[in-house]
Amino acid sequence: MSMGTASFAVMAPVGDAWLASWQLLRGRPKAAPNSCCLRQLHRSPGLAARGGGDADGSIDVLPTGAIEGMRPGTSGLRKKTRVWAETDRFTLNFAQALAVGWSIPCGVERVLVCGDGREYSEEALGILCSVLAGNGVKELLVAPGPTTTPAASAAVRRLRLDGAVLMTASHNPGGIDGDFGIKFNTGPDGAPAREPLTEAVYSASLGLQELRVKPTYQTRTIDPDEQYVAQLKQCFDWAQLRRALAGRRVLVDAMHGAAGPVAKRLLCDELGANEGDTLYRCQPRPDFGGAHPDPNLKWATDLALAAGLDGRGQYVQSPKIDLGCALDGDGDRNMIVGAGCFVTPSDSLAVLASRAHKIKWFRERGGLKALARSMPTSQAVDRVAAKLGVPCFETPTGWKYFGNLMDAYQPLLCGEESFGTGADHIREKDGLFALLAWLSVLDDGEQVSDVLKKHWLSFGRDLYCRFDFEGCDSVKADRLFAHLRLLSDDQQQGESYSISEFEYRDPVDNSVSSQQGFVLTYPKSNERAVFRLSGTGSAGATVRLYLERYIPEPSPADIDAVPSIVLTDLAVRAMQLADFATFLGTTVPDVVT
Ligand code: VG1
Ligand code: CO
Repeated sequence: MSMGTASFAVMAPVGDAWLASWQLLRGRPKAAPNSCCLRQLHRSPGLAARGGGDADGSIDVLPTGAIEGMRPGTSGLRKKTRVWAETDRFTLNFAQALAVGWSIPCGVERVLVCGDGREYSEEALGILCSVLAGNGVKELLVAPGPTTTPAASAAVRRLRLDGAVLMTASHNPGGIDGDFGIKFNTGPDGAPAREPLTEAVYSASLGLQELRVKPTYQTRTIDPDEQYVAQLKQCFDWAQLRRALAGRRVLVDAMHGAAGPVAKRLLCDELGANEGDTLYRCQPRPDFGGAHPDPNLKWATDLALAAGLDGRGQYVQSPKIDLGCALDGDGDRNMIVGAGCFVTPSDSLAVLASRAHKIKWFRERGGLKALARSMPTSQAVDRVAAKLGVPCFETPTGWKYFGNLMDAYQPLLCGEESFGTGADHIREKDGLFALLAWLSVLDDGEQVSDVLKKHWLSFGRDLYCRFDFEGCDSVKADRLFAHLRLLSDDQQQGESYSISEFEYRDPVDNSVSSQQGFVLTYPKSNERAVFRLSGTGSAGATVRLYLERYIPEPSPADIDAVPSIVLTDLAVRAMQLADFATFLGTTVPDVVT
């Protein structure tokens, strides 16, 4: 299984006419909010529509052939922008596969099409709208500008839409040499598509023979941010937030992604923060200013430095802010830093869980009903769940697995180690929700570092970090996982470790997701290492190694420890057991978070 491989091949012959039409399409003017005309595209010489057409003749049915490589990964389909833009019919085919897999003629009538504003979005918007309209979508809703994934989820839920198509590759870099992607969410829940739907889209992509394209279609502009802000007003006490903001130096780094404008609307227009002091990289740019819009210590270095930290989270200078938050390209991830301290996403989840009574959304609905985390996320939140006496679910990686739990256990707080935090107010992770949650749980004058220390002293500390090995050869990475499978099958009694492959049975619908990574545990030393293959890459394979050690009663040295440094010995043991040196040819990670 190597979902990150950028392999695609045209499986059926195509006519030259597509190339000509493609060129025309690339020069198409920006999609207007009212009427977008693509008729000229389909009237280009040499391009013959094959039969069909709707009653008034406005739908063209055009021949196509399958294109490989369209299986969505952890969250949507991500490819190099050039693949979408330059492979003959790639975006058209994927749009058609989406329509077929989603069974759009059967009740998917109102769909929001929006995205984080990355390069190629305008072209993709035109293609998606014309194909969705050609397949029976009756009302196409578009946003006035770049839109975050959480705002799209809020809009689908509040307006009871039938779904959303999001043009984003999330935290992946953008630009013509970066990545483009498409995620899709169901309605009226606003949740990321679950596996049966993504698989249906994939198999549709392999059987495609025709495209149904409506060259002229109508769109209506709605403002998803308005729905999102209204949703957040139900979650938080605005007066409490105003007070918390007034007494602190807060900095938001939107990394030139979609969250900038709505961060301004929330923090400055609604809550009175000063724009100049609070907003950093808050103007969306199609290439994210050339930066990698992934909120971690490696890529949000300016924010880290403002908090006094270097790329490993070590203290290097006196902090200029009390609370900082970086957000990814589509605004669903968050990195929280305090003055002189970095909060791992796993700790962030645990702290918010332990202080959930300070957050209106949880307090006014009778307190947390359950907690949930993805499997590689540290077990810090489990300890809070045990204390609160609520269940804590362990799901596979990917937000789509939280949806059923959110419907069954309300209110629910959940998170992933990959800088994802959220609740059942929407069905996506929500970067700005995390920031407002942190503002809500801090007492007057309390620093983030004090909160962490208090938390660790009462619950123990889960030292945690993640190593990423990027750009690995997919075949070699697959061999490494085959080796881990052998190890898990051949375990001997009495070994100091145990290794098992993670499988999840959804407690609500009983669906089973298997092959979700390997868990290596050393019970005597309270240690755990997890091995996974990434499903969001656009080239080669990325191997992730997650490391964790629980210290029940941390000493002052444990409180000050930098996890990526003190977990080195565990990393070495895990890499030796899995034989990284042989299979990957390296034991040096590209990114440590
Ligand atoms: C990564 C993260 C996962 C997250 C996913 C989508 O997936 O590990 O926790 O849900 O990205 O996040 P993977 O398969 O590469 O490990 V986003 O903000 O890029 O939609
Ligand atoms: Co994202």
